[in-house]
Amino acid sequence: MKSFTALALGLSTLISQSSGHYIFQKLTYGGTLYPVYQYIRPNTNNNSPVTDLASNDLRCNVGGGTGTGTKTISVKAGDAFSINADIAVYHQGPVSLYMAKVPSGSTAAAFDGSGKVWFKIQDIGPTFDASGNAAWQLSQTYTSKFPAGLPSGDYLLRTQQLAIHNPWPAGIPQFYISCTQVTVTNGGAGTPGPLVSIPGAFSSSDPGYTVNIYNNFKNYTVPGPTVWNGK
Ligand SMILES: *[C@@H]1O[C@H](CO)[C@@H](O)[C@H](O)[C@H]1NC(C)=O
Ligand SMILES: [Cu+2]
Repeated sequence: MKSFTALALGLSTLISQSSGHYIFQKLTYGGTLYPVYQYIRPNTNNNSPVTDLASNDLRCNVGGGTGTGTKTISVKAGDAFSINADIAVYHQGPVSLYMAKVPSGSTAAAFDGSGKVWFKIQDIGPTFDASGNAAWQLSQTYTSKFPAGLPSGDYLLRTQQLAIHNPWPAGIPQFYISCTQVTVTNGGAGTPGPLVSIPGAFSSSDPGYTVNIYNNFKNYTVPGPTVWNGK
């Protein structure tokens, strides 16, 4: 009976962990909260994270390689938007927003995010109080804006939360990802960058990937490229 109880406990832990994660699945733009997966590509791994740093699934999650069944929303450079998850993010770690310009001749729905095309528009890392205690912004909704300098055209907007609650190397950081399809209008004349490839932008030697947040955690560098100034 003892082993049965242990097995049952183990199973229920597994089930509650795998049913509990958050999925970024709704866009708010222009004051409207749009339905689940109207403009965000659905994923097929339920609420499981991507953990393989070499996988193409790091771009737009498992099942999000293209978005032929997903609509593309027209937005204006400089406007605000929010990305909403089904439940609030609860594993500690940073949130980053990336965009990729769709190559000419393709569309946001057809583009697979390959190539050195990704740039970062925002990082939401921890804050440290006077005694050095970290606070993470764990929310159900993250608000940002399309940079005013973004040239017009089709883009993928990629939301990423990197969960680092199980410190490396005993644990593996987890990527929770979704891609939104947008057509930017009223664009600017900026040059987004630095540009990176995904996979490729993250390494198992990044301090923001390997750090133990429970041990002498005093500063944090969000993985990936520096944030584009947006101009
Ligand atoms: C904290 O800062 C030090 C010194 O700049 C740096 O070497 C280290 O990688 C940083 N740690 C993290 C987790 O970003
Ligand atoms: Cu978890």
